[in-house]
Amino acid sequence: MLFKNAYIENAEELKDIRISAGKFAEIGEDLQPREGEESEDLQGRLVLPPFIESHVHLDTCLTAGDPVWNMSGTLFEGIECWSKRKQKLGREDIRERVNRAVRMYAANGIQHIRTHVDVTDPTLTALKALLELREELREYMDIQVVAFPQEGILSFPKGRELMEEAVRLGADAVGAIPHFEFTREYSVESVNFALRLAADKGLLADIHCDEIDDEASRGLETAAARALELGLYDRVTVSHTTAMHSYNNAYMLKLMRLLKMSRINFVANPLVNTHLQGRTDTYPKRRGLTRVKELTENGINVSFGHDDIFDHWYPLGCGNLRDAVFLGLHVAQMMGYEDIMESYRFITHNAAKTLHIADRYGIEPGKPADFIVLDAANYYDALNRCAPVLASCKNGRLLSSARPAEVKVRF
Ligand code: 17E
Ligand code: FE2
Repeated sequence: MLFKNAYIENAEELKDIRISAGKFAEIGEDLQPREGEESEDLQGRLVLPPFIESHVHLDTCLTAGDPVWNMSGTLFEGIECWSKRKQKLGREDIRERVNRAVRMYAANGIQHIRTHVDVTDPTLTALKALLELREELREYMDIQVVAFPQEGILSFPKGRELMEEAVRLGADAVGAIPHFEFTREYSVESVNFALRLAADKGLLADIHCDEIDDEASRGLETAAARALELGLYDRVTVSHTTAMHSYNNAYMLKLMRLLKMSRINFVANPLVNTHLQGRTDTYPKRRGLTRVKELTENGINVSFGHDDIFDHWYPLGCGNLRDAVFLGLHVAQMMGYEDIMESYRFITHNAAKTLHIADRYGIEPGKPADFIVLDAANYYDALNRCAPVLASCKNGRLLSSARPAEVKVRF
Protein backbone atom coordinates (compact mmCIF):
# COMPACT_ATOMS: atom_id res chain seq x y z
CA MET A 1 0.00 0.00 0.00
CA LEU A 2 1.25 3.47 -0.89
CA PHE A 3 0.20 6.70 0.82
CA LYS A 4 1.09 9.73 -1.27
CA ASN A 5 1.68 13.35 -0.28
CA ALA A 6 1.96 13.36 3.50
CA TYR A 7 3.50 15.99 5.73
CA ILE A 8 5.24 13.72 8.24
CA GLU A 9 5.66 15.30 11.68
CA ASN A 10 5.47 18.94 10.55
CA ALA A 11 8.01 18.47 7.74
CA GLU A 12 7.96 21.10 5.05
CA GLU A 13 8.29 18.70 2.11
CA LEU A 14 5.70 16.16 1.07
CA LYS A 15 6.66 12.51 1.35
CA ASP A 16 5.20 9.20 0.21
CA ILE A 17 4.94 6.22 2.55
CA ARG A 18 5.05 2.60 1.42
CA ILE A 19 3.69 -0.08 3.73
CA SER A 20 4.24 -3.75 3.29
CA ALA A 21 3.53 -6.72 5.58
CA GLY A 22 2.33 -4.37 8.34
CA LYS A 23 5.59 -2.41 8.44
CA PHE A 24 6.88 0.86 7.03
CA ALA A 25 8.82 -0.31 3.96
CA GLU A 26 9.94 2.93 2.33
CA ILE A 27 9.58 6.65 2.90
CA GLY A 28 10.61 8.97 0.11
CA GLU A 29 9.70 11.42 -2.61
CA ASP A 30 7.73 10.50 -5.68
CA LEU A 31 7.34 6.79 -4.99
CA GLN A 32 5.37 5.08 -7.73
CA PRO A 33 2.79 2.35 -7.11
CA ARG A 34 4.02 -1.08 -8.04
CA GLU A 35 1.94 -3.42 -10.09
CA GLY A 36 -1.22 -4.25 -8.17
CA GLU A 37 -0.28 -1.90 -5.29
CA GLU A 38 -3.08 0.25 -3.90
CA SER A 39 -2.34 3.97 -3.64
CA GLU A 40 -4.08 6.72 -1.69
CA ASP A 41 -3.44 10.46 -1.99
CA LEU A 42 -3.32 12.14 1.45
CA GLN A 43 -3.38 15.56 -0.26
CA GLY A 44 -0.90 17.29 2.02
CA ARG A 45 -2.28 16.13 5.34
CA LEU A 46 -0.31 15.69 8.55
CA VAL A 47 0.88 12.18 9.40
CA LEU A 48 2.06 11.48 12.95
CA PRO A 49 2.99 8.39 14.90
CA PRO A 50 -0.08 7.36 16.95
CA PHE A 51 -1.04 9.24 20.09
CA ILE A 52 -0.16 7.64 23.40
CA GLU A 53 -2.17 7.90 26.62
CA SER A 54 0.63 7.75 29.19
CA HIS A 55 -1.60 8.08 32.26
CA VAL A 56 -5.20 7.05 32.80
CA HIS A 57 -7.26 5.04 35.25
CA LEU A 58 -9.34 2.75 33.05
CA ASP A 59 -10.80 0.87 36.02
CA THR A 60 -12.52 4.01 37.31
CA CYS A 61 -13.55 5.55 33.98
CA LEU A 62 -17.20 6.34 33.27
CA THR A 63 -18.32 6.13 36.91
CA ALA A 64 -18.85 9.82 37.77
CA GLY A 65 -21.72 10.30 40.25
CA ASP A 66 -22.01 6.57 41.01
CA PRO A 67 -22.94 6.20 43.82
CA VAL A 68 -22.18 9.81 44.87
CA TRP A 69 -20.69 12.93 43.29
CA ASN A 70 -17.41 14.46 44.39
CA MET A 71 -18.72 17.77 45.75
CA SER A 72 -15.48 19.35 47.00
CA GLY A 73 -13.51 18.58 43.85
CA THR A 74 -10.53 17.37 45.88
CA LEU A 75 -8.40 14.30 45.25
CA PHE A 76 -9.23 13.05 48.72
CA GLU A 77 -13.01 13.19 48.29
CA GLY A 78 -12.49 11.47 44.93
CA ILE A 79 -10.72 8.61 46.71
CA GLU A 80 -13.60 8.37 49.22
CA CYS A 81 -16.25 8.29 46.46
CA TRP A 82 -14.29 5.61 44.58
CA SER A 83 -13.92 3.57 47.76
CA LYS A 84 -17.75 3.38 47.86
CA ARG A 85 -17.99 2.49 44.15
CA LYS A 86 -15.32 -0.19 44.63
CA GLN A 87 -17.67 -2.19 46.84
CA LYS A 88 -19.89 -3.04 43.88
CA LEU A 89 -17.11 -3.51 41.35
CA GLY A 90 -17.62 -6.47 39.02
CA ARG A 91 -15.83 -8.10 36.13
CA GLU A 92 -18.62 -7.35 33.64
CA ASP A 93 -18.98 -3.80 34.95
CA ILE A 94 -15.26 -3.17 34.32
CA ARG A 95 -15.23 -4.91 30.94
CA GLU A 96 -18.15 -2.86 29.67
CA ARG A 97 -16.68 0.48 30.78
CA VAL A 98 -13.13 -0.24 29.64
CA ASN A 99 -14.31 -1.47 26.25
CA ARG A 100 -16.23 1.78 25.79
CA ALA A 101 -13.33 3.97 26.93
CA VAL A 102 -10.79 2.16 24.72
CA ARG A 103 -12.99 2.79 21.69
CA MET A 104 -13.31 6.46 22.62
CA TYR A 105 -9.52 6.61 22.65
CA ALA A 106 -9.21 4.69 19.37
CA ALA A 107 -11.51 7.20 17.66
CA ASN A 108 -9.03 9.93 18.61
CA GLY A 109 -5.90 8.25 17.25
CA ILE A 110 -4.62 6.66 20.47
CA GLN A 111 -2.97 3.25 20.05
CA HIS A 112 -1.11 2.85 23.36
CA ILE A 113 -2.46 3.25 26.88
CA ARG A 114 -0.76 3.04 30.26
CA THR A 115 -3.48 2.45 32.82
CA HIS A 116 -3.16 2.56 36.57
CA VAL A 117 -5.39 -0.02 38.23
CA ASP A 118 -6.35 0.15 41.89
CA VAL A 119 -5.01 -2.88 43.77
CA THR A 120 -6.16 -1.79 47.24
CA ASP A 121 -8.98 -4.32 46.98
CA PRO A 122 -8.58 -7.75 48.58
CA THR A 123 -10.27 -9.39 45.56
CA LEU A 124 -8.10 -7.63 42.92
CA THR A 125 -11.19 -7.66 40.68
CA ALA A 126 -10.16 -4.65 38.61
CA LEU A 127 -6.60 -5.84 38.10
CA LYS A 128 -7.71 -9.29 36.91
CA ALA A 129 -10.23 -7.77 34.49
CA LEU A 130 -7.65 -5.34 33.06
CA LEU A 131 -5.05 -8.07 32.58
CA GLU A 132 -7.66 -10.04 30.65
CA LEU A 133 -8.58 -7.01 28.52
CA ARG A 134 -4.90 -6.24 27.87
CA GLU A 135 -4.65 -9.59 26.07
CA GLU A 136 -8.05 -9.43 24.32
CA LEU A 137 -7.47 -5.95 22.93
CA ARG A 138 -3.78 -6.39 22.06
CA GLU A 139 -4.42 -6.29 18.32
CA TYR A 140 -6.09 -2.88 18.56
CA MET A 141 -4.62 -1.19 21.60
CA ASP A 142 -1.37 -1.73 23.48
CA ILE A 143 -2.28 -1.59 27.16
CA GLN A 144 0.25 -1.40 30.00
CA VAL A 145 -1.06 -2.13 33.48
CA VAL A 146 0.35 -0.43 36.57
CA ALA A 147 -0.40 -1.99 39.97
CA PHE A 148 -1.61 1.17 41.69
CA PRO A 149 -2.24 1.19 45.47
CA GLN A 150 -4.90 3.93 45.58
CA GLU A 151 -5.32 3.73 49.38
CA GLY A 152 -1.64 3.28 50.17
CA ILE A 153 0.85 0.44 50.54
CA LEU A 154 1.72 0.75 54.24
CA SER A 155 -1.55 2.46 55.21
CA PHE A 156 -3.84 -0.24 53.76
CA PRO A 157 -4.37 -3.71 55.24
CA LYS A 158 -2.04 -6.18 53.49
CA GLY A 159 -0.97 -3.43 51.09
CA ARG A 160 2.44 -4.96 50.42
CA GLU A 161 0.99 -8.43 49.79
CA LEU A 162 -1.59 -7.03 47.35
CA MET A 163 1.17 -5.31 45.39
CA GLU A 164 3.21 -8.51 45.25
CA GLU A 165 0.16 -10.52 44.18
CA ALA A 166 -0.63 -7.98 41.43
CA VAL A 167 2.90 -8.37 40.11
CA ARG A 168 2.62 -12.15 40.28
CA LEU A 169 -0.60 -11.99 38.24
CA GLY A 170 1.17 -10.04 35.47
CA ALA A 171 1.17 -6.28 36.06
CA ASP A 172 3.65 -4.47 33.79
CA ALA A 173 4.60 -1.77 36.26
CA VAL A 174 4.62 -1.02 39.97
CA GLY A 175 2.99 2.09 41.50
CA ALA A 176 2.88 3.90 44.84
CA ILE A 177 1.11 6.91 46.36
CA PRO A 178 3.50 8.41 48.93
CA HIS A 179 1.48 11.60 49.60
CA PHE A 180 -1.52 9.51 50.71
CA GLU A 181 0.35 7.34 53.23
CA PHE A 182 -0.41 8.06 56.92
CA THR A 183 3.06 9.33 57.80
CA ARG A 184 6.23 10.69 56.28
CA GLU A 185 8.14 7.52 57.13
CA TYR A 186 5.44 5.37 55.49
CA SER A 187 5.70 7.65 52.47
CA VAL A 188 9.45 7.03 52.14
CA GLU A 189 9.09 3.31 52.81
CA SER A 190 6.29 2.95 50.22
CA VAL A 191 8.52 4.37 47.49
CA ASN A 192 11.44 2.18 48.60
CA PHE A 193 9.16 -0.87 48.57
CA ALA A 194 7.72 -0.13 45.11
CA LEU A 195 11.06 0.55 43.44
CA ARG A 196 12.74 -2.47 45.03
CA LEU A 197 9.85 -4.62 43.80
CA ALA A 198 10.24 -3.19 40.29
CA ALA A 199 14.00 -3.79 40.37
CA ASP A 200 13.62 -7.37 41.68
CA LYS A 201 11.03 -8.34 39.07
CA GLY A 202 12.49 -6.41 36.14
CA LEU A 203 9.38 -4.23 35.82
CA LEU A 204 8.74 -0.57 35.09
CA ALA A 205 7.55 1.78 37.83
CA ASP A 206 5.10 4.67 37.73
CA ILE A 207 4.45 6.44 41.01
CA HIS A 208 1.59 8.81 41.78
CA CYS A 209 4.01 11.23 43.40
CA ASP A 210 3.21 14.30 45.52
CA GLU A 211 -0.24 14.95 44.06
CA ILE A 212 -0.96 17.53 46.73
CA ASP A 213 -0.44 21.27 47.24
CA ASP A 214 1.77 20.60 50.27
CA GLU A 215 5.23 22.04 49.60
CA ALA A 216 6.59 19.61 52.20
CA SER A 217 5.55 16.58 50.13
CA ARG A 218 8.90 15.19 49.01
CA GLY A 219 8.20 11.74 47.59
CA LEU A 220 9.92 12.84 44.40
CA GLU A 221 13.43 13.10 45.87
CA THR A 222 13.09 9.58 47.29
CA ALA A 223 11.85 8.20 43.96
CA ALA A 224 14.65 9.89 42.02
CA ALA A 225 17.35 8.81 44.49
CA ARG A 226 16.18 5.16 44.44
CA ALA A 227 15.89 5.21 40.61
CA LEU A 228 19.53 6.28 40.51
CA GLU A 229 20.84 3.93 43.20
CA LEU A 230 18.94 0.85 41.99
CA GLY A 231 20.03 1.55 38.41
CA LEU A 232 16.41 1.79 37.27
CA TYR A 233 16.85 5.25 35.69
CA ASP A 234 14.27 5.91 32.96
CA ARG A 235 12.36 2.75 33.87
CA VAL A 236 10.89 4.96 36.61
CA THR A 237 8.16 7.51 35.99
CA VAL A 238 6.69 9.99 38.44
CA SER A 239 3.15 11.13 37.71
CA HIS A 240 1.48 14.37 38.82
CA THR A 241 4.30 15.81 41.06
CA THR A 242 2.04 18.81 41.67
CA ALA A 243 3.74 19.69 44.99
CA MET A 244 6.66 20.78 42.81
CA HIS A 245 4.45 23.71 41.79
CA SER A 246 4.81 24.88 45.42
CA TYR A 247 8.46 24.00 46.08
CA ASN A 248 10.70 26.98 46.78
CA ASN A 249 13.17 27.81 44.03
CA ALA A 250 16.24 27.16 46.19
CA TYR A 251 15.10 23.58 46.80
CA MET A 252 14.23 23.20 43.10
CA LEU A 253 17.75 24.20 42.14
CA LYS A 254 19.18 21.43 44.30
CA LEU A 255 16.54 18.90 43.26
CA MET A 256 17.03 19.48 39.53
CA ARG A 257 20.57 18.04 39.69
CA LEU A 258 19.25 14.78 41.13
CA LEU A 259 16.37 14.68 38.63
CA LYS A 260 18.79 14.97 35.72
CA MET A 261 21.13 12.34 37.18
CA SER A 262 18.23 9.95 37.80
CA ARG A 263 16.87 10.26 34.21
CA ILE A 264 13.32 9.54 35.45
CA ASN A 265 10.28 10.46 33.33
CA PHE A 266 7.47 12.81 34.33
CA VAL A 267 3.80 12.69 33.45
CA ALA A 268 1.68 15.80 33.97
CA ASN A 269 -2.11 15.67 33.83
CA PRO A 270 -3.19 19.25 33.10
CA LEU A 271 -6.95 18.64 32.90
CA VAL A 272 -7.28 16.80 36.18
CA ASN A 273 -4.74 18.68 38.25
CA THR A 274 -5.97 22.18 37.37
CA HIS A 275 -9.34 20.86 38.56
CA LEU A 276 -8.21 19.03 41.74
CA GLN A 277 -5.39 21.27 42.98
CA GLY A 278 -5.65 24.67 44.61
CA ARG A 279 -8.87 23.59 46.31
CA THR A 280 -7.70 24.64 49.76
CA ASP A 281 -6.45 28.02 48.48
CA THR A 282 -8.57 31.14 48.67
CA TYR A 283 -6.88 33.69 46.37
CA PRO A 284 -4.44 33.57 44.73
CA LYS A 285 -5.20 29.96 43.73
CA ARG A 286 -2.39 27.70 42.59
CA ARG A 287 -2.62 26.27 39.08
CA GLY A 288 -1.66 22.81 40.26
CA LEU A 289 0.59 21.73 37.43
CA THR A 290 4.15 20.50 37.84
CA ARG A 291 6.99 22.60 36.35
CA VAL A 292 6.62 21.35 32.78
CA LYS A 293 8.53 24.21 31.19
CA GLU A 294 11.53 24.04 33.55
CA LEU A 295 11.73 20.25 33.36
CA THR A 296 11.62 20.41 29.55
CA GLU A 297 14.27 23.14 29.46
CA ASN A 298 16.49 20.91 31.60
CA GLY A 299 16.20 18.06 29.12
CA ILE A 300 13.92 15.97 31.35
CA ASN A 301 11.27 13.90 29.63
CA VAL A 302 7.67 15.02 30.24
CA SER A 303 4.50 13.60 28.72
CA PHE A 304 0.85 14.61 29.16
CA GLY A 305 -1.97 12.31 30.20
CA HIS A 306 -5.74 12.66 30.49
CA ASP A 307 -5.77 10.79 33.85
CA ASP A 308 -9.54 10.26 33.99
CA ILE A 309 -12.55 10.05 31.78
CA PHE A 310 -15.80 10.97 33.51
CA ASP A 311 -15.15 9.64 37.02
CA HIS A 312 -14.85 10.74 40.66
CA TRP A 313 -11.76 12.83 39.98
CA TYR A 314 -12.78 14.42 36.70
CA PRO A 315 -16.32 14.80 35.42
CA LEU A 316 -15.57 15.32 31.71
CA GLY A 317 -13.62 13.73 28.86
CA CYS A 318 -14.19 11.99 25.56
CA GLY A 319 -10.79 10.30 25.15
CA ASN A 320 -9.21 13.10 23.16
CA LEU A 321 -5.65 13.90 24.24
CA ARG A 322 -5.83 17.15 22.28
CA ASP A 323 -7.65 18.57 25.31
CA ALA A 324 -4.73 17.72 27.61
CA VAL A 325 -2.19 19.29 25.24
CA PHE A 326 -4.30 22.40 24.69
CA LEU A 327 -4.80 23.10 28.38
CA GLY A 328 -1.27 22.00 29.30
CA LEU A 329 0.31 24.57 26.99
CA HIS A 330 -1.77 27.34 28.55
CA VAL A 331 -1.12 26.41 32.16
CA ALA A 332 2.59 25.73 31.61
CA GLN A 333 2.84 28.98 29.64
CA MET A 334 4.42 27.26 26.68
CA MET A 335 2.67 29.25 23.99
CA GLY A 336 5.56 30.22 21.71
CA TYR A 337 5.27 29.24 18.04
CA GLU A 338 7.76 26.35 18.33
CA ASP A 339 6.23 25.24 21.66
CA ILE A 340 2.83 24.89 20.02
CA MET A 341 4.16 23.29 16.84
CA GLU A 342 6.18 20.71 18.78
CA SER A 343 3.56 20.06 21.47
CA TYR A 344 2.38 16.80 19.86
CA ARG A 345 5.56 15.32 21.36
CA PHE A 346 3.91 15.37 24.81
CA ILE A 347 1.48 12.70 23.57
CA THR A 348 3.76 10.91 21.09
CA HIS A 349 7.56 10.58 21.40
CA ASN A 350 7.85 11.73 25.02
CA ALA A 351 5.11 9.32 26.05
CA ALA A 352 6.80 6.52 24.06
CA LYS A 353 9.93 7.05 26.18
CA THR A 354 7.88 6.83 29.35
CA LEU A 355 6.20 3.61 28.21
CA HIS A 356 9.56 2.21 27.08
CA ILE A 357 8.30 1.48 23.58
CA ALA A 358 10.53 3.90 21.64
CA ASP A 359 12.33 1.03 19.87
CA ARG A 360 9.16 0.01 18.04
CA TYR A 361 7.55 3.44 17.73
CA GLY A 362 7.90 6.11 15.05
CA ILE A 363 7.55 6.54 11.30
CA GLU A 364 10.73 4.82 10.07
CA PRO A 365 11.35 1.96 7.65
CA GLY A 366 11.33 -1.38 9.45
CA LYS A 367 9.05 -0.26 12.29
CA PRO A 368 5.40 -1.32 12.62
CA ALA A 369 3.17 0.73 10.29
CA ASP A 370 1.39 2.55 13.11
CA PHE A 371 0.34 6.10 12.23
CA ILE A 372 -2.47 8.61 12.21
CA VAL A 373 -3.64 11.15 9.62
CA LEU A 374 -4.91 14.51 10.79
CA ASP A 375 -6.99 16.94 8.77
CA ALA A 376 -4.34 19.69 8.89
CA ALA A 377 -0.93 20.40 7.36
CA ASN A 378 0.95 20.68 10.68
CA TYR A 379 0.31 20.26 14.40
CA TYR A 380 -0.04 24.00 15.12
CA ASP A 381 -2.93 24.09 12.69
CA ALA A 382 -4.33 20.76 13.95
CA LEU A 383 -4.32 21.90 17.58
CA ASN A 384 -5.75 25.29 16.78
CA ARG A 385 -8.59 24.03 14.62
CA CYS A 386 -9.42 20.87 16.62
CA ALA A 387 -8.60 18.88 13.48
CA PRO A 388 -10.08 15.39 13.61
CA VAL A 389 -8.00 12.23 13.24
CA LEU A 390 -9.15 11.06 9.79
CA ALA A 391 -7.48 7.67 10.02
CA SER A 392 -5.63 5.58 12.56
CA CYS A 393 -3.65 2.61 11.23
CA LYS A 394 -1.97 -0.06 13.34
CA ASN A 395 0.31 -2.59 11.69
CA GLY A 396 -0.92 -1.13 8.41
CA ARG A 397 -4.54 -1.93 9.27
CA LEU A 398 -7.26 0.71 9.59
CA LEU A 399 -8.42 0.95 13.23
CA SER A 400 -10.68 3.98 12.97
CA SER A 401 -11.65 6.59 10.43
CA ALA A 402 -13.57 9.86 10.37
CA ARG A 403 -14.84 12.36 7.88
CA PRO A 404 -14.41 16.07 8.59
CA ALA A 405 -17.65 17.71 9.69
CA GLU A 406 -19.17 19.95 7.07
CA VAL A 407 -20.06 23.32 8.53
CA LYS A 408 -21.79 26.01 6.47
CA VAL A 409 -21.68 29.60 7.64
CA ARG A 410 -24.66 31.33 6.00
CA PHE A 411 -23.36 34.82 5.41
N1 17E B 1 -6.31 8.60 41.91
C1 17E B 1 -5.36 9.45 42.35
O1 17E B 1 -4.74 9.20 43.39
N2 17E B 1 -5.09 10.57 41.65
C2 17E B 1 -5.75 10.83 40.55
N3 17E B 1 -5.49 11.95 39.88
C3 17E B 1 -6.74 9.94 40.08
C4 17E B 1 -6.98 8.82 40.79
C5 17E B 1 -7.47 10.24 38.85
FE1 FE2 C 1 -3.62 9.36 38.18
